[in-house]
Amino acid sequence: MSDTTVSLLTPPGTAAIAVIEARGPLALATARALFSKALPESLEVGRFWFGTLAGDEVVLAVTEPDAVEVHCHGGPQVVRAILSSFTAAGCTERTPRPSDEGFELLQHAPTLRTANTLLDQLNGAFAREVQRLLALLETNPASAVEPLHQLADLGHSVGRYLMTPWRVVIAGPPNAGKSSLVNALAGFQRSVVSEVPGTTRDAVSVRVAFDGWPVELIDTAGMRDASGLEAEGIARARETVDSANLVVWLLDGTAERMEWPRDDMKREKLLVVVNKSDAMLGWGPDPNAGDAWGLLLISARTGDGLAALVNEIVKRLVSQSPPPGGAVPYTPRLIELVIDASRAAGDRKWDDAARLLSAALE
Ligand SMILES: Nc1nc2c(ncn2[C@@H]2O[C@H](COP(=O)(O)OP(=O)(O)OP(=O)(O)O)[C@@H](O)[C@H]2O)c(=O)[nH]1
Ligand SMILES: [Mg+2]
Repeated sequence: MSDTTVSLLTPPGTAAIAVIEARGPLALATARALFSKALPESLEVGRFWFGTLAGDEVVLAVTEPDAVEVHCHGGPQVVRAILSSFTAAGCTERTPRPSDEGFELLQHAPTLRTANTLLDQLNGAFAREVQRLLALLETNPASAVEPLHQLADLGHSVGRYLMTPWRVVIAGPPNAGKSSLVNALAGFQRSVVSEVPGTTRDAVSVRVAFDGWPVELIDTAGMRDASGLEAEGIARARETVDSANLVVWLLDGTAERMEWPRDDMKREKLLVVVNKSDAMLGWGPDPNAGDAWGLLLISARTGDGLAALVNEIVKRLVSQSPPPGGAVPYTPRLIELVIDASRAAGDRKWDDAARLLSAALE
């Protein structure tokens, strides 16, 4: 293998331009041989030239005494042709971390907060924690159980959602203001709002960031007995509820009768909220008496109580969040390995736990 490497510095995929770097003892000589124009004998750092290389119009720049950059067009074929011309001339191709799953994930992170959390892991937070746990398993295995359990919890509660948003379903009786609430939370008009109960027939979803965490808000058809077209929407709403991480059950504060969620709805997944606090009649909790009933009072119309609602949703979804720079298992494979290792350690199967954790470092 040659000590001179060639690598793609820009992200893989189609782009307007790409940057390829050759680095090592033969980098400058190879670039000189491949470039269409005759270059001066001494190649100063900071100089660049326009010309062609492997058939593409490029800018060739000397960036260090032993490194050059080729700024070329960004189509994958062009990039491949240039990389190949360097490897044919004896350079070794080494695009940084091309197979690193985390690097891939980072490019698609839905929010800044998830990107930061992933970046911490790419900077070694996860690997360092796993190494620390492996050392504990050697020296004092019982002391590894608790931190291993915590790491597994973080995978379960946060790691899983670094790419896939939490699903929050807004459900409740017709006309409670579900679509208005989704619109208010999303900050724009996404769902059809109307005074006619039964307006929303299908689940409509919108992606938002709550406290930096990715959340998919799903508006559903009002739930009550109905027939025909509307019943179809209601059936779908039930399915959507079943797959949710959290269900915000919205009540209409101005209605005569409260339509409470069905008893079979899982309580830990349920957040009951009363809407239209701006227009409440005599019903139920006095808006001035706060949450005497333990219910959140909001107004999708005026925005009252929405900040508190968002706080509560985040609290319920993200049961624990990693400290800055903290370790999080960040891919499905790593999450599974850590959960299995945690289980093995719980059963005092130290060797199994160590084997599973070691696999997470590969
Ligand atoms: N006063 C008041 N009216 C509201 C509030 N939120 C929604 N509404 C009104 O309530 C009516 C129903 O709102 P929607 O958002 O369509 O209700 P929904 O729950 O989506 O209704 P369906 O899709 O039919 O089940 C509309 O006239 C809204 O303007 C609120 O906070 N205060
Ligand atoms: Mg609606």
